[in-house]
Amino acid sequence: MRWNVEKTLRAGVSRRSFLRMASILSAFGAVSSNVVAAYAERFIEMPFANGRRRLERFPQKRELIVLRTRPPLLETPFAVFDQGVFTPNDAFYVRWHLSEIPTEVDVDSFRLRIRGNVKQPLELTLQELVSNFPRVQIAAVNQCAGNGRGFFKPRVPGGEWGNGAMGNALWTGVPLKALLDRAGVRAGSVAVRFNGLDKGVRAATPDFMKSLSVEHAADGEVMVAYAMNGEPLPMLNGFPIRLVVPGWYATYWVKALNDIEVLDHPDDNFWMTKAYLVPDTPYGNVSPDQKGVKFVPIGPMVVRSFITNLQDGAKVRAGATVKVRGIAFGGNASVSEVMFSYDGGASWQRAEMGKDYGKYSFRRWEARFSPPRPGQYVLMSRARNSNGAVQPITPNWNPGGYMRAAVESVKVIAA
Ligand SMILES: Nc1nc2c(c(=O)[nH]1)N[C@H]1C(S)=C(S)[C@@H](COP(=O)(O)O)O[C@H]1N2
Ligand SMILES: [Mo]
Repeated sequence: MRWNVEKTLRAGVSRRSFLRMASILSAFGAVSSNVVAAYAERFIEMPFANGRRRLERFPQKRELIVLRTRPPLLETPFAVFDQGVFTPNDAFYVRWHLSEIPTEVDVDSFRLRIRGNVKQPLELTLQELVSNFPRVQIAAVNQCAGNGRGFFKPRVPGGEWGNGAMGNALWTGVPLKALLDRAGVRAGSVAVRFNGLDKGVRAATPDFMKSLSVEHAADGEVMVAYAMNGEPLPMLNGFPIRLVVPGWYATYWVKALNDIEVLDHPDDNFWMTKAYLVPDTPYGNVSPDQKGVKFVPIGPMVVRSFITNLQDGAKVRAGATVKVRGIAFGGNASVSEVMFSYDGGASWQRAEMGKDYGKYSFRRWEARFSPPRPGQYVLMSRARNSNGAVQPITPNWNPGGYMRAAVESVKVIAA
């Protein structure tokens, strides 16, 4: 047994809490449930230097790409994104910072506290959260700020993700605004801070906490989610509840959320002032030797798109029609168009858009081309969002390897 979370989960402890949660949710018509777990071992090669990674099954997960096991950093194999607009829970990537992550949660004694600069502090059971507050659903992309870091040139320290540190899910939960209104935010409040059940091994390790401005927290879109794609959240994705901050990087989507504190001062905790900072420039872009850069906490996501049905080196038939499929998301706005190129960006055609699940969701797209003669073709997609932002042709760069913004390409061979 390599480490405790696996042991605990395999022993079925959390499976019981998970099933209890499933029964609370289904009693209130919130979800249906169905869970599995098993094990194997294989490897995958990521498309950059030192890219060999183990594939492994963790509890409630299918085989994912292992970047680290304690705490787990697990990447979604890219082929999953070709299979549907929503990322299945068992394929959803996993990222934790601190080693002591929750491996079991007693669903009956669990409480969500809402405290601080409020008129009426609350301690809510999961049952109360599910049955006493409005229920909303939103399709939204959860993307790690460091997604695609492995592609940064020059390379930067940090988890060397490919592009699979993202996923799209249908989230169900309570608008955070409804909880804040029930507690009564006092005048003079400036920030709302979120904390979860995880912690460091050493007491000196700063607890993982993130904050949003009071206005953002109460915008009606930020949600405390208790279901993901119609099921309880997997333990590794924040069971039993997590914050969902549509359009913003996942660092704010605090998992295993059990404490919400309204502050009358800006949050100066480590994770807001020292970590997840980006240059205060468009796309957080700077040159590697740039001096005197001002850094600010990362915020909204940027527009991205990907080809999902063809990988580098794929063979296609010269003269025949090749179907190209992919996904796009607008960051903090909807996708307004996707352009496709098969000649390395020399010419572009408009892709056909798939069903719209809302502005924060993945959106599928499709295009066709006929390679006129044998040889290599560089395929690219380029999305625009409703704010008018377009994926930059030249990739951005910053020392944290955050908010990758670039037209991605796939090289195929026609024969
Ligand atoms: N409690 C807690 N929540 C957390 C984190 C964490 O370390 N602890 N990491 C954040 C970061 S940086 C990311 S990228 C997302 C990952 O979400 P996922 O594991 O569900 O994919 O969780 C966020 N929420
Ligand atoms: Mo992240």
